[in-house]
Amino acid sequence: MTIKIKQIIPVILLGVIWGVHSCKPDKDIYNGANSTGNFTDTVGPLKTYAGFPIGIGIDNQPFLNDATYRNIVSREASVVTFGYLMKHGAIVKDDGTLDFTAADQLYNAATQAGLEVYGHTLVWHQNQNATYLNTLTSGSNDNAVNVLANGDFEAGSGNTFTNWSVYNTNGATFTAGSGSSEVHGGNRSLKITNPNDNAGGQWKVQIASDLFNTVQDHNYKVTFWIKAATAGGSARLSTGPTAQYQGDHTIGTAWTQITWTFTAKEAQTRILFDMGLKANTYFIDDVKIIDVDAPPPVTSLLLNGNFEAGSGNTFTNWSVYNTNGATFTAGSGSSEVHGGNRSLKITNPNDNAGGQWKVQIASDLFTTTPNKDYKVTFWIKAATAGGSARLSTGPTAQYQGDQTIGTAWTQITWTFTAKDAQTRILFDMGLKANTYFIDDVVVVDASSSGSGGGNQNEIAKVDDAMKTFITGMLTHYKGKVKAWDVVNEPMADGNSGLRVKDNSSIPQGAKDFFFWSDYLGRDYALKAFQYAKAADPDALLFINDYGLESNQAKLDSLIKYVTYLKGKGAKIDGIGTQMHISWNTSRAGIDAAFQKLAATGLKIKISELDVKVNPDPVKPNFAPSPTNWAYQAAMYNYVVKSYIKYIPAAQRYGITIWGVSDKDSWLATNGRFEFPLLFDKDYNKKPAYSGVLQALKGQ
Ligand SMILES: [Ca+2]
Ligand SMILES: [Ca+2]
Repeated sequence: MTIKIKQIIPVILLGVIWGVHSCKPDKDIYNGANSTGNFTDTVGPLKTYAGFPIGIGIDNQPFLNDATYRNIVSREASVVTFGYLMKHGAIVKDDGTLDFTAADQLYNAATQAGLEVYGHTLVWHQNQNATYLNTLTSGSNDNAVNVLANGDFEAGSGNTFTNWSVYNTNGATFTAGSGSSEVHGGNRSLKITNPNDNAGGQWKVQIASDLFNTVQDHNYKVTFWIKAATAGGSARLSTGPTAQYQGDHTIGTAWTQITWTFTAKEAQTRILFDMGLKANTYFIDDVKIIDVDAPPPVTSLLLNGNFEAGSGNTFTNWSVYNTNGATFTAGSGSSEVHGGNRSLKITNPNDNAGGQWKVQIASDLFTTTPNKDYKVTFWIKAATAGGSARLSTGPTAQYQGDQTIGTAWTQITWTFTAKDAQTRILFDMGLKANTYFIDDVVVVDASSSGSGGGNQNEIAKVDDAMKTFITGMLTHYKGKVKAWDVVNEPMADGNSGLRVKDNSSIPQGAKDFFFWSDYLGRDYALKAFQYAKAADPDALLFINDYGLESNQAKLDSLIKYVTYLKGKGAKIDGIGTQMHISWNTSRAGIDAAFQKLAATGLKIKISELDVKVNPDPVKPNFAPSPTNWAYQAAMYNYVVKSYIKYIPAAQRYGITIWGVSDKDSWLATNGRFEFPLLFDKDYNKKPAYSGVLQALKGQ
């Protein structure tokens, strides 16, 4: 049973698919437009009549031990997909090493039976050795950067709040909460006194944040604390300029933290509190917004690169080496500081041709590995145009070229190769007289994907673990496995875009979940495809997901993501659509999905087809009637015909049925009464078999 529990598909899918079922009695359900058809032709095998590969998903125990099961697979199909044995959890041991023993055994048995093996699946968020992966990380992303300014409402005075604008009052007042009963953190909160109920008029009492920078299509998680003076309050968040709305939240009298995740539509976004629905007095505090698709913040190797530590004209971890009449002081105020409250301000009164070093400040030594590349980034501007700056290293001196510095904040990057086990960086500012402001200096391992911010060490380890697994798999099966699901289920359900831990549900007690995107960001899939291509340039590489026939937003997100990845150079040869569907799944949705997938020009594979018949998954002792079988057969028939109709022949990479008999299905475990496959528990061909066969025969 272990294999069954681990096999094949996310548990959360059950709720998604079954959620669309009607709960009416059986008799009434079949009043729809579905045709029962006449599915009686059993003269196969399927692969003989298909102009494309027919596949079956298999599990190792029945394939190795049950000759009837094995013979059906080899008779009907030309290719198999392993339910579990090629997944990360099956291959990777707790110490991170790869063990191919079980996968090889099944591979050999399959090829001896004349079957090809499709590789499944390299980068997923489930069925992984998360025990190993979690040893690489601290498991949290608490360092994520808050992109919202003054979310704690501390800045401002009286009834004004820096970075916030009242849009609509409708008789309400916006004032500062104070005192321990009104404030969640610090000394001030946002207090909104709304005297009126406004049915449908949430927007009538509204305060908006300033615009903040967002990355289009990234998910942003907003959290805030709120309470009301009396029970029965209501609050809602929304976004601008493109309006997106959180549902109404009932607000009680105890401080409660509310979370909302939205997908950014623009390069700059604001949030708004829509407080008009219910008359009440509200207190809001500690609003935070984080980019959940961004790699966690990287920890700089350099200490005090933001120049916040120190006082007056001293900077902790920095030493002035040469002045030559220049002064080193703390910049302050928004015009002189890039981040926080202090910057490094260098006022150099003299030009010194060839004398960059004459005005010089050095960092403390930090640990480096000789011959490894390190990337320095910093922000700089000058009081007047025509400034010049240069970085250098010590103890072994290496020099960046002179950088012309203008009056706008600019980020400058320099990569150097370490020569020593400990290195310092120096700012050489002597070339041109000017006043310079320097802030937010970061030094990271240049191989880190982090754009600035977690734990650069963790990111590198997770990246390395992905590379090791993909490279190991494709190298071991080079020339044997010709196509792979490289990335599985990258999209979240609903319309949230990229899947991350924050927008995914994890069953209680599940120990095999790990979200690569939480560490490697939106480009985690890019890395996966790059590693796969490097390890086996001849392999066909697929991206695979589910629910595409029933969720247009998810389908569109996936196609957009594929376009994005290809634009960044990923070799993606095909898209797999799992198609765990039901007898009454929308046929229009199926057609639409195939049409959109075909338009990508990529190979399209139905990767895990099965068709549920039980209209009520929690109903015990459900026994399918001939009518149930007929509707199931009709749906199988429709899917195959739609695939042939809408996917051009050159793009058809085939159809894989997700199992052999109803007793083996992943859907028939854990006490569920489901019968989704082509063969019954005694391996007799069902009408569903004829439904597929007749579609292949054009009937
Ligand atoms: Ca506060
Ligand atoms: Ca600073």
